[in-house]
Amino acid sequence: MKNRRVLLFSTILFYICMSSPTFAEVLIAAGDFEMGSSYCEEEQNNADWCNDESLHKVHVDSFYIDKYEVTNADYRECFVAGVCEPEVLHEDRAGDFNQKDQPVVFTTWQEAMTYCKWKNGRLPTEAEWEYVAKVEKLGGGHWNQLYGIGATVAVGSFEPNSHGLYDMMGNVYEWTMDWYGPYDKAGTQNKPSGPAKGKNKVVRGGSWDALNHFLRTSDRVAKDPDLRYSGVGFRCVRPNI
Ligand SMILES: [Ca+2]
Repeated sequence: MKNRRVLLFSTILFYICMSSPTFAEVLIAAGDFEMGSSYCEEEQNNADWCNDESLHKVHVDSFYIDKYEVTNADYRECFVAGVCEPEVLHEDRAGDFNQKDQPVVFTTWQEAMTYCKWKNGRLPTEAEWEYVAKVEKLGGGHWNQLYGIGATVAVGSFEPNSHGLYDMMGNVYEWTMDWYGPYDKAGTQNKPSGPAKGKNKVVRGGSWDALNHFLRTSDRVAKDPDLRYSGVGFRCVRPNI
């Protein structure tokens, strides 16, 4: 009888865990890696758009990261809880971006941070984001769609990367913690978090309307944190403490 009760309790707990978005996360081990890329020097003759990716060594601590980009359904939960602002709809083509399984877009950087704090986390640093993206199997992606016609797709529509993370490449760019600026390359950077201040925040990973050369794990794009973009969403991280 006791065993049966334990089994029942375990089964219920399993389903609660599986159905809770909080558990759709992956534990990442601490480690060192080479951040940046020599792509510009080698392939693009020092083109302006990619000469900010100087190679340098970085250490990051262990952390948890969301498996998926935050969806409209996830964001709505935060709104219903009275924490997040109402959804902001696309001015012209609302229907194309507002399915529950599509990544939430049109959130400002601060709104993204508010959501992550509500989930006991924060946005990833640029280093954390690149560390989990730069793996052997990059995973599938959604990109290169025409701006006037294309849109996001449901999160998790393609193969995940080596960590089991979906849509690190494409679908939506993802807000990071860091202000945009040149990398500090001296020695091994320990848990770098970017410049102390700046004008724009960095987004990573390319979006549904990005061209091929923006779908690179080292590519950096600067976006105004106060603006809303149809190609920018986010995912959250939580410290492993
Ligand atoms: Ca993405």
